[in-house]
Amino acid sequence: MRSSRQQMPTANAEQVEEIEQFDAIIIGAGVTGLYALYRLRELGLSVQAFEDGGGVGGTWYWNRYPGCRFDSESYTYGYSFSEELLQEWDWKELYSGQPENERYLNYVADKFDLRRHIRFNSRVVSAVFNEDENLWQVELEDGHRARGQFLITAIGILSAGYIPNFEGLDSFKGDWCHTGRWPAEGMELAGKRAGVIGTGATGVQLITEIAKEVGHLTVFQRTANYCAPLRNRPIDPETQRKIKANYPEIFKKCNETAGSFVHDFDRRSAMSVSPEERLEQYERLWTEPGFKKWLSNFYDVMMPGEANEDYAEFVRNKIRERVKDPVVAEKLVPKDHMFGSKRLPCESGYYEVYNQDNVLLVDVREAPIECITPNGLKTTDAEYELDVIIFATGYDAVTGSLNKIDIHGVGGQTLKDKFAKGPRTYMGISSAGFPNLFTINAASVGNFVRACEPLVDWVSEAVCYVRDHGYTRISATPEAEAEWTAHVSEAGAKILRTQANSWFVGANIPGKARVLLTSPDTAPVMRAKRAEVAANGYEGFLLQ
Ligand code: N01
Repeated sequence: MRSSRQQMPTANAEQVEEIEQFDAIIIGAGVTGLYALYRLRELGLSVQAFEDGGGVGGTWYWNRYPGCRFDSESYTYGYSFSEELLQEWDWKELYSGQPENERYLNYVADKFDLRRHIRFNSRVVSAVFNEDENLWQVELEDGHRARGQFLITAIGILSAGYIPNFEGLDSFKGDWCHTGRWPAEGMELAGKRAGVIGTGATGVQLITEIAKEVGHLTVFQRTANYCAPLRNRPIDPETQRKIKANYPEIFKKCNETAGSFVHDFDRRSAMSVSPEERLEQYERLWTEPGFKKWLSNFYDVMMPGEANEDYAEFVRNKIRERVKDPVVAEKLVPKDHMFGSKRLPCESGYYEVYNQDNVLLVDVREAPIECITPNGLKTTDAEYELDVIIFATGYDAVTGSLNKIDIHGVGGQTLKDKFAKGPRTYMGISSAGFPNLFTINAASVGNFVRACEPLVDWVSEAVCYVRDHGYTRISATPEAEAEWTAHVSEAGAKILRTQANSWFVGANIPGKARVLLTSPDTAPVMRAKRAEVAANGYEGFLLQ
């Protein structure tokens, strides 16, 4: 199908602006956007993607900070839609780093000739639904406009970077940046006095790497994290051969697990076996790479309760063993949240960093940050002189990136207002009063590509259903949306992810409503639910 151009009168009656019109507009050319573009184009739709960055990759384009890499096994992260792609691409490491991940996504864009449908350096600032024509009109920062029947926000869960509102940042004489906007040319760190604020998964990766080159490093930690060894290694040719021969089984396994990872829980309760057997399993898994120690453990380790605390204490002791100074070690031991209530940061020598003479750990819960000064950072206790400040302070998750776009639905209502107390959607995908808008960034968690592929497939099929059945609009019914929102709240209250103050529930952003921002259900449950909805003629959706 071809795109078309419409002549639209502008404020100046003399001028006529041509606005290109597409079947679908996708915002974002990261992992999800690229696949949505490929899939919809293959289905015969005219598609245009707008991407804020200068290249493809989304998360893997922006997060160029040292140490950035997968925590999912590389070979479980790639797209599964093309056998040829699977066989052509060699993942070089078990947990591949950002440069390689970005190269992979560029390879995909080139192989499937996706680039010609993407306009780069194009930030979408607004999207307005035209009720008479059933079209979304998007406007970019540079004034460019485009129209599309369907609008897909593939803008990521964690893409709106959060920098706390510290007084004095403008006065700082050194360099600073947020990890999610790490300059492509890098930061000058060698020999410098660097300060890092934040010790989440990003901070843990970054700190471990830059500690190797900075002159002095001060880490400002508010909450200690449970971190586990990543145990990354190169993929040897024999393993590569086995991986390529086993992709169907690998993806089948991923599809069966809660978070679409290749690891599955031990069906036994930790408390049902002897203390010796329990410890043997903990120790054995600890020597394994990646999330195995988290997601292949006794099932009740991932539930609030005795087993969770038992394993948490095991991990705390692992931290204590690695840090020489017991006072510093105790600061690094998490005591205020349950193991697994945040995504487990995987590390490659993080704790040993604190044994270096040139590294200082500052507990900013004991002495909060007061302000940034021209020469560094001041807590209630002391001033720290710094040449560089790095904000590893996370993201305004899910709704943050949506709120950056002024989205107006039926009757002019804005999505920002509607989501002020948390997302109100059906299955994370669609919101009543916002026809033909698919907020797919609000619907996938876990092993990202495994989760986003089936989601994009579902959305693409829904789009075809609307068109093939002579409808012009699809959106959640208010009833289905209310029921889903209540379900997220009720079922969410019982799971580990809502128990800590993290981005999962918006608790990391001052003033943000505390609501689970993603689905409380497992990936297989969500896929089954979506399939049932489609099989029942898109039950819970209003088709017009
Ligand atoms: O962000 P975070 P992240 N004063 O929100 C601190 C994924 N990821 O970018 O915990 C002082 O987890 C904050 O402190 P506290 C992964 O899903 C994946 O690290 O709020 N400190 C915390 O320490 C992850 O969950 C990979 O008390 C302040 C840190 O900043 C998600 O991204 C790698 C502060 C923010 O941690 C987000 O991780 C990296 C303040 N005012 C990330 N405000 C992979 O391996 C915030 N902090 C694939």
